[in-house]
Amino acid sequence: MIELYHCVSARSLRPLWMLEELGLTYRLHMLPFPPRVQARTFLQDNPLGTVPLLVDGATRMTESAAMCDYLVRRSGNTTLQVREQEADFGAYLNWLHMSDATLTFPQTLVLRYRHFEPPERQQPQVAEDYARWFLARLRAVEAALGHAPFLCAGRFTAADVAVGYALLLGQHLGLADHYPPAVQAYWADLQARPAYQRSLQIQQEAAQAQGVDPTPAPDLR
Ligand SMILES: N[C@@H](CCC(=O)N[C@@H](CS)C(=O)NCC(=O)O)C(=O)O
Repeated sequence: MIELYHCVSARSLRPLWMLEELGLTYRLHMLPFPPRVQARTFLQDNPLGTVPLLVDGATRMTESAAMCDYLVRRSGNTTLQVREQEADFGAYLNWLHMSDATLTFPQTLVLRYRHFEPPERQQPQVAEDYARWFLARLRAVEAALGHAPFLCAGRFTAADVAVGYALLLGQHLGLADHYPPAVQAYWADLQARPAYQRSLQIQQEAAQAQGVDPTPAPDLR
């Protein structure tokens, strides 16, 4: 049984959405955010204190984009991954890595220095600069979508799940109105996917059932 440790609408939504796209069976463990502070015992499972944590037998993973690729390869599904033999294999890996390193990380500085830190430690200039930085990096997404409906291989893949989460986070930060036109249309298409909608529903229901605050982590103040 795959075990996924998750906070509502945190990066752990990536593997949750992926599990739903693949129709795999899993157990979802909801945690209050940030678990490092609110669920100290979780540090025994993941010393980083971060979500997601994915446990699959002896395999333990803490990187959300890597989990998307892991799950699709383990499932044997051949359309949601891009295989080594395909021309877009490199592009696929690039998008997976870009989704967190380039498109999500700068947003965490906005979250931290605009919202999570106490007022005396907030840094409006840092938040403003990294919001702009993120929006500027969307140029790469906009360019890729100029000639295809999805990021690579001409079809929806795990790379779209991974990048889709960065767009969700930007929406929580109030940045979605600034997305360029093709990104806006793409993001609307991703949100219409049944598996995406199920993942939002499932996390809400699981939070209620497990006694965890259902507020999306990026909206906590
Ligand atoms: N690169 C990792 C980052 C994991 C991460 O930082 N997760 C955040 C939630 S989005 C977290 O758990 N933050 C709580 C903390 O840092 O204490 C990934 O993509 O999974």
